[in-house]
Amino acid sequence: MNNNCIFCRIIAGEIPAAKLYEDEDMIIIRDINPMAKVHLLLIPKEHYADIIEMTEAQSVTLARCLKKLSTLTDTLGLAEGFRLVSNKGQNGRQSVGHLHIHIIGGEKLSENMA
Ligand code: DGP
Repeated sequence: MNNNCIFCRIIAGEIPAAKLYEDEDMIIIRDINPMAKVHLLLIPKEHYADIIEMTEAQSVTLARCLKKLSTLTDTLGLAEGFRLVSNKGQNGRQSVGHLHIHIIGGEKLSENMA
């Protein structure tokens, strides 16, 4: 855990968040600033900044998280489809330095990815 990391503090229960799912690998919460009807964040519990820092073992855990997500889409309101985004660095406009994947859906999304 990194005490300066807002997502580590949410995972530890120190900061409240709308947690929709939790297991030993990850939490899924509602984004505080939603950009679509459904805007969730899949956050691995281990602290690392992004896929560049990610170890092989962490990549295996992340794959397990994504596979689990595939079983949760109906209950999360994503049955009609969704978009996964992970911002990295300044150009990607990453604002929280703990790897997370935005899960965006609940409506027809814009074609514009940028
Ligand atoms: P990014 O810019 O890709 O690093 O995304 C960070 C996201 O995290 C951003 O969409 C807003 C969200 N966020 C930041 N702080 C909090 C918080 O305290 N609670 C929740 N639920 N979301 C947060």
